[in-house]
Amino acid sequence: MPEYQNIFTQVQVQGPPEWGTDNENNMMEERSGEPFFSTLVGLFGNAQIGPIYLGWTGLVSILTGTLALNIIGINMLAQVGWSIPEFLRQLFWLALEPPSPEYGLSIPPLKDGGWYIIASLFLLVSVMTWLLRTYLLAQQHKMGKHVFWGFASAIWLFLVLGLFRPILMGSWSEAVPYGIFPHLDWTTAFSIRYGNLYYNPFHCLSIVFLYGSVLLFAMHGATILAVTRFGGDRELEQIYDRGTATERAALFWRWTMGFNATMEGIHRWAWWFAVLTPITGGIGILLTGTVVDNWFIWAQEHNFAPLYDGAYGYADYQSYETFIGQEN
Ligand code: 07D
Repeated sequence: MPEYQNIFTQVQVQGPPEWGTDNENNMMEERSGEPFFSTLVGLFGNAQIGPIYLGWTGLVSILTGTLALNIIGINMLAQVGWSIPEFLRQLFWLALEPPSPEYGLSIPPLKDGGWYIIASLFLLVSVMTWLLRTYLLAQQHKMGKHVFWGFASAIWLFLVLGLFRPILMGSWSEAVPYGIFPHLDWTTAFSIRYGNLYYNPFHCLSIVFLYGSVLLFAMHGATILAVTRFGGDRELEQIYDRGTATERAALFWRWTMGFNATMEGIHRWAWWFAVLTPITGGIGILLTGTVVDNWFIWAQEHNFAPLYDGAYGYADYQSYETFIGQEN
């Protein structure tokens, strides 16, 4: 008998395509697309593709999202003189930039950021209708709303970056440009402008939860794969009727590090770590430039960044006020 292996291999169950359950009100009859199977896709997830339940939220979301993407793409294409080869060559460097600062929160001419505002409006509608879709679909399936709240936490950061903070700062120019490298340039410029984001404690927290999520996911995935031979991958059964798989997994961690999560609780750990990443991040971005102008000096004032005294070749200063020659 060969040893049961499950690091790379996955059992692919194929039978008649599954259409999913209908609820008693037949509210989900709008499923579209003929289901089919793909062995390749089955390596990564369920081998069955489709059907899809579009609904009005899905339809609006896809339409507005496509419009946003096209407005961004066509603006980029115009910038390279409508040349497809140049568009492809320079794609990673091209941008649709927000309006410049002199426009404040007014609506600028189309070529001066107006297209950016229009694309952002469509993107906003697209993201919000997709959020609503996660709520309505969960409701129709009589599920909890955990995915909805999880996605909402990511949208909180998205809205802080592109809507709430620009409004508080009084200018759409504060928003993030659309483009691969340009949005990365914006990120690093933002960090430098406000005195190094590493000293923003909410950026620190966000990284803790981001890396923490990765660690928890790796630990949980590894643990479950390690006990599937005892039925551990049937997690729900193991929650309400703890079996030898749960016992082994729990003992493994308790003997290794003195503490173990529970079969149910580990999923709460994972969910909270995930949602706290953008929640804390959004707080950090909202404070930047509105409440705190320089995170390095803020850190010096709160005694966790060094106060240079000239020994390292830096100008002598203890705080921003003395640095620029003013008294408090
Ligand atoms: C971005 C928001 C949700 C997105 C949604 C989707 C579309 C569809 C479609 C166009 C991910 C919207 C829809 C996009 C598009 C069409 C049609 C979620 C997002 C709803 N940092 N940093 C974080 C690290 C540095 C900076 C978070 C590490 C430097 C800024 C995270 C390092 C500088 C911001 C994080 C590091 C800097 C961040 C993001 C290391 C300069 C943020 C969390 C090792 C580079 C953001 C508080 C997340 C934030 C953020 C990690 C370094 C700048 C924890 C590991 C010092 C300006 N950084 N960072 O989940 O929240 O994002 O900051 O060096 O704004 Mg950072």
